Amino acid sequence: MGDGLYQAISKAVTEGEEEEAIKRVEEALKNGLPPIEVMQKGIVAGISKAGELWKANEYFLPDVIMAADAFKAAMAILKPRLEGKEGARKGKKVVMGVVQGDVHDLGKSLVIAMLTSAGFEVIDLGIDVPLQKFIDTVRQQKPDIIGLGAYMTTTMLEMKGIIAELEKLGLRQNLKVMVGGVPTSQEFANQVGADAWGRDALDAVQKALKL
Ligand code: B12
Repeated sequence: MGDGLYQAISKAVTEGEEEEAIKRVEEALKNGLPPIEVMQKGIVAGISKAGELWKANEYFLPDVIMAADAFKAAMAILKPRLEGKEGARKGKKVVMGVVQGDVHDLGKSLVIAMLTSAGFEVIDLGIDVPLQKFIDTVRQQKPDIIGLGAYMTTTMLEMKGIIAELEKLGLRQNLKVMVGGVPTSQEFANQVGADAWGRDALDAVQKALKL
């Protein structure tokens, strides 16, 4: 039963069918399917498929925007079920943001949902965040971890500048830096001087717990 529902959720997200996506997520939760599986096998699978279709020139930008909207609508239903389960890391603060020039926000939102569910306090700076905003927030909020997201090869190098600036200003001693997003990798994280790289939202939580 689970697999059929996951497929239905995935298809609804890919096709940008918001209402259908919401209905199916509600059904899955009512049937007791694990929220994390609903997220990975349904919602994330659906947007990934939309990405593939885009790459294959079968989807155009408006199709991807519709899929992204369905993704957000489905996540909104799921989010309360992911949050606040453990509370094991209460008091650990994470600042998350997408670097300047980049407006992709789905990946970051997933990571935030998962970190929150693992008990981290997360401050969301949003998308297209200028370097100075990261610096100011680190100064004011004194987080334990800063998470940077970049989803394009054209914006990923912003991370290098942010980390260098944190070093320069002496803000790096008690701060761990985590990076993620499609074009990034462990190798890239090493290159820019980050402490960790997250492949996906689950990995991000594992790495954050380690840090
Ligand atoms: C959806 C999407 C859009 C949507 C975004 C909607 C939204 N609200 O976010 C829209 C349609 C608006 C869009 C616009 C554009 N996009 Co776009 N988009 C995508 C697409 C299909 C999926 C991205 C996504 O949301 N994935 C789902 C999420 C859940 O996965 P994720 O982002 O990988 O995140 C996971 C991990 O990376 C990790 N993670 C993410 N963040 C972080 C952060 C930390 C700290 C950690 C530890 C982990 C972590 O965990 C997440 C969850 O598992 C990708 C294709 C792809 N393969 O990614 C292209 C893609 C990223 N886009 C691309 C492009 C080119 C664009 C545009 C320039 C197109 C245009 N011509 O206008 C614009 C750019 C606008 C801008 N300035 O940012 C290219 C980038 C190519 C490149 N240069 O690298 C891609 C790769 C598509 C392609 N193959 O060409 N896009």
